[in-house]
Amino acid sequence: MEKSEWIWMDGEFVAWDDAQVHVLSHGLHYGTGVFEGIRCYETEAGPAIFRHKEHLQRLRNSGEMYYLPLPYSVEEIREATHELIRRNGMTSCYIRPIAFRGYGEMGLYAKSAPVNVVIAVWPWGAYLGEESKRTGIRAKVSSWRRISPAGLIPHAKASGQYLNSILAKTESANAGYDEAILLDERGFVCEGSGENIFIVRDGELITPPHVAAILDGISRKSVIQIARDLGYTVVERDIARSELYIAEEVFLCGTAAELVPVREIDDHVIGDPGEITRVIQAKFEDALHGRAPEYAEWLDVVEIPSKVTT
Ligand code: PPE
Repeated sequence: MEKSEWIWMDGEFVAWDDAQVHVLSHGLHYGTGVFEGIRCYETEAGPAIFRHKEHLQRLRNSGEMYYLPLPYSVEEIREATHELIRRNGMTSCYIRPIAFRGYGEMGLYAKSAPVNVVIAVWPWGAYLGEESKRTGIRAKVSSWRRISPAGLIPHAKASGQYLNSILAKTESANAGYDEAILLDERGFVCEGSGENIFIVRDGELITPPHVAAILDGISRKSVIQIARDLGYTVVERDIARSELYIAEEVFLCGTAAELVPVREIDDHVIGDPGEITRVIQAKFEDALHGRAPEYAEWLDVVEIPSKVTT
């Protein structure tokens, strides 16, 4: 990975190579952490963080769900992130805040172990490849089912839960595919290993409802709004596996991946990115990069003090 200079750790700015934790940190052993993936884009108004407060609110909510009370407010984490981007001199970057149970007590009920908060920023290119955003990817339905709400909390973005995504991603990559699509325990379509999914049938967009066993993605929510504003119908309902194979269009969306068309699933050809995918992708990209005035409120602009010239 590409380094930046500074990492924010519990209120201090620490040099990248010195940002270390103890090997007996609770989160390392039990996966007790919650995190976010956020992107900052270079825009005409300066570096701008996409839907920053919503991501930080989700971080707080994930923490609440797993009994990890964040020792900082959303506003404190927001301001720390702005300062971190300024100090690192970044114009665009990926932002990874994480809150985890740290060092001090082992065992499952380790209330005295502190909750540490770290924010890192670094340059991270298109998750599934820049080319894939134009041409589309090949996906495989995973033999691993998405975690069930019967045992974990699909709506939380929690560290330990990503073992499920890693099993699915590894299986699909080892089989030569770009991405995995996970079904829920009933056999309905959930999402990619790190992205939400949309299909197009009869010209309508369909995506699993936000109460499904999915991460209720912020890109997903943005895509739904963009699609409706463009006049498309968006239906939130269960999707059968077989619908993937006969859909007119399929795409995935997430912070790291952005919006990526799917051209093939389980060796069924869906084809080149279709018109609806391309129209929504273009508007979504405009919104991310600050080129869509109607979505300007989604951007949290980082103030960069202008250099004093004499
Ligand atoms: N589902 C999952 C399981 C998921 O991890 C993500 C984000 C999404 C849906 C899309 O959510 P949103 O980013 O709010 O639109 N995945 C993050 C982590 C990826 C990683 O490998 O790390 C991301 O995209 O940043």
